[in-house]
Amino acid sequence: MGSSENSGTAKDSEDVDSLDNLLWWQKASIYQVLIQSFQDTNGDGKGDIRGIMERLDYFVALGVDVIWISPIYESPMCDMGYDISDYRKVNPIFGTMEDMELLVQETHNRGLKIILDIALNHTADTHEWFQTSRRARKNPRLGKRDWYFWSPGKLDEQGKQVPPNNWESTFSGSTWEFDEEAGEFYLQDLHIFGKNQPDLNWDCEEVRQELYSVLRFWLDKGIDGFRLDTMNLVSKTSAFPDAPISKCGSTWQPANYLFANGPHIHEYLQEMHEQVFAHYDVVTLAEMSCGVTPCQALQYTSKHKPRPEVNLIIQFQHVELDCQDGDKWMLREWELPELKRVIAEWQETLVNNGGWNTVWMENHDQPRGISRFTTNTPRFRALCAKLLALWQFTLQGTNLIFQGQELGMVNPDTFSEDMNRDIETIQYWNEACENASSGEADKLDLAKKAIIQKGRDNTRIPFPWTDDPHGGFCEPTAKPWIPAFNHESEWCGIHQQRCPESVWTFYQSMITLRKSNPTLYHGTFEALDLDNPLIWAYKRESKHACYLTVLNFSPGATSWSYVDHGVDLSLRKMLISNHQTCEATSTPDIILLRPFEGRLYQLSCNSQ
Ligand code: TEU
Ligand code: CA
Repeated sequence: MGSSENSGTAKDSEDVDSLDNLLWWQKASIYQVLIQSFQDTNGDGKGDIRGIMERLDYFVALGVDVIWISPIYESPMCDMGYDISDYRKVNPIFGTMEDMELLVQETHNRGLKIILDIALNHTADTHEWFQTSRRARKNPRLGKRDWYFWSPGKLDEQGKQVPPNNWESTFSGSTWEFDEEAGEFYLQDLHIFGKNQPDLNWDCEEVRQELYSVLRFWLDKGIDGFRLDTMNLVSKTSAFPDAPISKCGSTWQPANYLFANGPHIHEYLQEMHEQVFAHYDVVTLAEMSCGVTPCQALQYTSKHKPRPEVNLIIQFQHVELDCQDGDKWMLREWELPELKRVIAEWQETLVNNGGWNTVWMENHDQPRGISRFTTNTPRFRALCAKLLALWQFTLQGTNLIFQGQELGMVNPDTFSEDMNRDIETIQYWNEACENASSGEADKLDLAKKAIIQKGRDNTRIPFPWTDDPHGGFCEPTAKPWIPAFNHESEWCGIHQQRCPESVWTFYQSMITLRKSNPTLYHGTFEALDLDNPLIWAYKRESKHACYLTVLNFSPGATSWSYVDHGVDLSLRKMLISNHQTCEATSTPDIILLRPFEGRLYQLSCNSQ
C-alpha cells in the first residue's frame, strides 16, 4: 500500500463539489461478472444467479458501484450465452426469473447498480424468429421473412450455388451459410463465434421494434442499463458488394469494414435512445468490435450531439497491438511506446471533445492484463497487478474491471487440448490440426503458443474464492465446467481480502482514492515522454488539482528525468505506490524507480 513521501503542501483530496456535475456512470467502477465461472450454488459446476447473490457483499467491500452480468437468457450456450434463443426467458442453468428479480432487488438494497449484457446483432439459430424466418423464405405468409439476411447466392462457372459475395468470416471460409430448409444462404458476420449465430436484419423496422420491446421488458424490471454486444455491427451495407482483394489467392476476403459502422448505424442508435433509453436513468455501454477510431467514438458518445446515441463504448485498439494485420492468432511483438500512443490518442481526443473514455484491460474475450502487458514471472505478479491498477485507475473515463483482475489473476500458461472450451479456440485448433496433417506441422506449435497467449478460456476459468478444491467455486465433489487453475492459497479471494498488502486491497485503495480525487475521472490528460520505452508517465489536471502518474514497465531499475519533461515536483505528495517501502530514491531532478514500480503524485496546481 501507499507509503508517504510527503514533501509538499498539496491538499489531501479535492473539493468534491466538482463531483456534482458528473453522472453516476461517469464516476462508476463497473465490475464484470462472467456468471458461469463466478459462484456455483447447486453443484452442477456452473456459476448461477444465486451465486452472484451470495457474493453481493464482496462487491460492496471492494468498492465497485455497478455489476455487469454476462448473458443470462435462454441459450444453447455455444458461445457463452451470446447466442440467445429467447430474450425474455432466463436460462435454467443460471436460475429463474424470480432469481433475477431478487438479484436486482438485493443489488439495489446494497446501493449497487446492475447492468445486463445483451446481443442484439444476432440470435441463436434455435430462436423462434430464425426458425420462422427460414421457413418463411418458401412460405411468406409465416412472416419474419426479412428478419435475417437471406440470399439465394449466385451460380459459379459449374452452375453450383455459391455465396452472394466474397466476405471472409473471421475464422475462415465464407460469412454465408447455406440453410437446407430455406434453400438459401444466411449471413453471420461474426462467423467465428459459431454457425449458430445468424445476424438480425436491423433494416427491418419490425426487428428494431421487437428488440426495443425486449430492452423495455428488462428495464421495467429495474435494471440500470445494458452492455450492448457488437453494437456497431447492426447496420450492414445493403448491397453486399464484394470486398476488395487484399488476400491474394483466397476466395474469401477480409470485409470487416463492410460490417462495421454501417450506413444507418447512427440513425438506429439515435432511434433506440429516443424510443427506449431516454425514458430511464440507465447506462448504455456499447461494445464496438471490428474497428472504431477515437473520432468515430466521439460520434457515438459525444454529449454535444443533438440526438444522443450511447453513453460509453468499448474499443479494442490497445488490445490489437499484439495481432498481425488484425488476426488475433498471428502474434506480433509490440513496444511500450505503441501502447502509450494508442492510449494517449483515445484519452486526449475524447476528453478534449466532449466524449468520455472507458478504461479496461481484460474481459471474457481477452487474456489477463498482467500476462499481456507486463510479465507472467511469478515474483513480479503482485507488483505488476498493482502497476496496472495504478495505470487503469489514473486514466480518464469509466473503469471496467473483469472478475479476478482484482486478485491479480494471470493466464494459466498451459495448453491441453481437452481443456479447450471456447468455440473460437476449438475451431481454430481443429483447423490448425487439419493443416498440420497436410504438412504444416510447425504451425501447430505456433497455434499452441497463440492459444496459450490469446485464447478466451484464459479468463473464463473459475473464480478462486478460497483454497478449497476448485477454489471454492463449487462443491469439492462437483465438476466445474472448466477446470479451476491450481494456484497457491495466498492468491485466493478470502486470503487477499484479509491481507493489507494484497492486490485486492490495492484495488480497493485505488477505487477509493479515485472517488476522493474526481480530477482522475474527468481531468485532462497530458502524455509525457511518449518515446520512452520503459517509463509511462502522464499528467491529469483540472482547475482543482493536478496529478502525475509514473510507471516503470520494465523488470529493471530505471530513472526518469522529470525536469526534462517540464514537471515540477517541488511541491508534491505521493498518494500511492505499488512498493511497500519508499526509499530515498529521488534526486532534485530525477525519479529512480525499482522494477515495475509505479507511483501517483499529487502536484501543486498551476491555478491554485
Ligand atoms: O465479442 C465481439 C468481438 O468482436 C470480440 O470481442 C471478440 O470476442 C474477440 O475478438 C474474439 O477473440 C462479443 C462478445 O464479447 C463475445 O464473447 C461473443 O463471442 C461475440 O460478441 C459474439 O456475440
Ligand atoms: Ca450452478
